[in-house]
Amino acid sequence: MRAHRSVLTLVPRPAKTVLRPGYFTLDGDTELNIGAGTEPAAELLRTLLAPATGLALRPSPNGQLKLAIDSGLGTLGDEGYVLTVAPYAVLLRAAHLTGLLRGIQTIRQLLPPQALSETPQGDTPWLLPCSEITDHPRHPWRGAMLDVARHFQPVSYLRRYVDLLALRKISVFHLHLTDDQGWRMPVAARPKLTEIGGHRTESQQGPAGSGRYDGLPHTGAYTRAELTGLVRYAAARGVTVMPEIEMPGHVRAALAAYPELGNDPDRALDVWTRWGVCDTVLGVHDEVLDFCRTVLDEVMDVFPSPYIHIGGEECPTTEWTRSAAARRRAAAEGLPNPRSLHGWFLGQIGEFLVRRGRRPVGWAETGAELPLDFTVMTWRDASHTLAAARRGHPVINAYHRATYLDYAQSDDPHEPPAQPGTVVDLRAAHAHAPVPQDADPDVAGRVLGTQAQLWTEFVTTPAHIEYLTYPRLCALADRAWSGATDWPDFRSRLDAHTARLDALGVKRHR
Ligand code: TNX
Repeated sequence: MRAHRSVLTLVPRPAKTVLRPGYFTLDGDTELNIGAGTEPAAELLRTLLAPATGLALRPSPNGQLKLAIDSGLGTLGDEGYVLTVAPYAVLLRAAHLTGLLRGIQTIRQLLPPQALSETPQGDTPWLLPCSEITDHPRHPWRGAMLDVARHFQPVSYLRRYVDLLALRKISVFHLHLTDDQGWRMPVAARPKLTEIGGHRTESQQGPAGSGRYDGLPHTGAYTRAELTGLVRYAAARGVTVMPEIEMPGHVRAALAAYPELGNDPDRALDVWTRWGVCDTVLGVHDEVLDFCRTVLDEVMDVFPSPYIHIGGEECPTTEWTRSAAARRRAAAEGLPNPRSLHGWFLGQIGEFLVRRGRRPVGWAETGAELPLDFTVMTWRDASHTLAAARRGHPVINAYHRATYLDYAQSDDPHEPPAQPGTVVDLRAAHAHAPVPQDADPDVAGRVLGTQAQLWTEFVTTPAHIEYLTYPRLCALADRAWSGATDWPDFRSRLDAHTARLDALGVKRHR
C-alpha cells in the first residue's frame, strides 16, 4: 500500500514501528479529542497542518484524533510517545507534553510530503498509514548551533530555522550570540555592546590570513522582545534555546564598545574584521567580572534554558602575561602563572551561574581547565570526549570532522564558500557516534549527546545556511535520536525523505 511508504521515510527513525493494513484519512470531518494538559500540543498540530491542508481540526470529546497524557508511559522518558493509527482513529499519547510535541512531528512526516508546504495543497488525500510507533530518543541532547555573530540573521529567519530543527526532533537550538566580529545580544545596562559591537565596517574575504576585504558594513542585533518571542516559539515546538556569550576570549566586539574591560584601556579597538583567533581578551579585574555577571543576569532573564554557554575556548594569554595587573591577579589568587587565569576566570563565572541555578557549558578540548560542574562541548576527536567524560564532566560530543557544517560537503570545486581544511560528507556525519567506543557504562552515561555546528565566517544568507545544514543535519539527528548505525537504511529513508525538504523549500546539497 503506497501510503505505508511514508513510514520508511521517517527521519529520525523511530525506536519501534509495527505496520498494519489500511490507513486513516484526515479530512474536514476529523476532530481533535484534546485530553487534559494536551492543549499546547493540539495548538501546535493545528498550526503546523493548517497552511497546506486548510483543516480546522475542531475540538470534540468524540474526536477521532486523540491526544492524551498517559502517566503509564513514564518509562519512555520526557520525549517518548506512542502513536497508534487505525482506520477510524488516531491516538497519540505520552507521559509528558514534550513527548506529544515529538509525536506530532512524526504525524507530519507520516502524511504525504505536501503536508509540509506553506501553501494550500488542494485536494491531496491526507493519509496516515495504520501503524503503532513506540518511540523515545537514545540521547537527550540533540543540538544545532547557529553562529549569528559572524553574520547576523533576523529573528524571522531564526523561527524558520527552529521549525526545521523541530521537524527532526532536535532538542536544543544553541545560539552563538557574541564573538570578535559582532555582539548581537541586547543588554540594557550596557547599550554600547550592540550599538557599537553590533556593527563592523567590513569582512575579510577568504580564509584567515587572506588580505582581501569586502568593503561592506555588516550590522545587526536583536531586541529583547524578539529573543523572548523566539524562546516562546521554540518552546512551543519542544526546542530549548541555549544562548552562548563568549568569554574571556572572542570578545573583541565587546572591547570595541567598552575598552576599559580589556587589558589595555587606552587602546582603541575595532570590531574585528578578520577571521581566526584574536589576541585581545577580557581583563581580569573585578569590574570585568561584574560586567560579565550583569550581562549574564540579563541573558538569564531572556533565556530560561537550564544550560548557559559561556564559550571559553581559544583564549590567547599573551595579554595577561604582559599585563602587570593580570600578573598581580594571578599571584593574589595563588595561580602558578597568568596562563592559569583562563581556568580561574571560567571557574568564577561558572560558580556564579551555578548560584543562579543554571548549568555552565563551555567549549573545551577535554575540560582539564574547568571545574566539574561545567558541561563540556568537545570538538576534537573521540579520545577528548572520552577524557572529559572520564574526568566526570557531562559532555556533548561535537567532533568537528563530523559535526562542523561550515566545512564543505564534498571536494567538488564548485561548492559554495566553506571553511577550508576538511570535507564533512553525509556519510561522515552519519558515522558520528556520540558515545565513543571504549566508554564503560558510567562514562557513556555522561555523554548527553551531540550537536551540529554552523560557524558563519563564510555564510551570509539563509539559502547558504540551509545548503550547508541539509541533509547533514538529518544524519546527525538520526544518529542522536535513534542510535541506529545502519548507513544503507538511513540512505534509503533519506532518499525518500528529501521530498519533504523540497516541500519545505530547503535548497539542500544534492
Ligand atoms: C573554531 S572550535 C571555533 C570558531 C570558528 C570555527 C571555524 C571553536 C569552539 N571555535 O570560532 O568559527 O573554528 O570552523
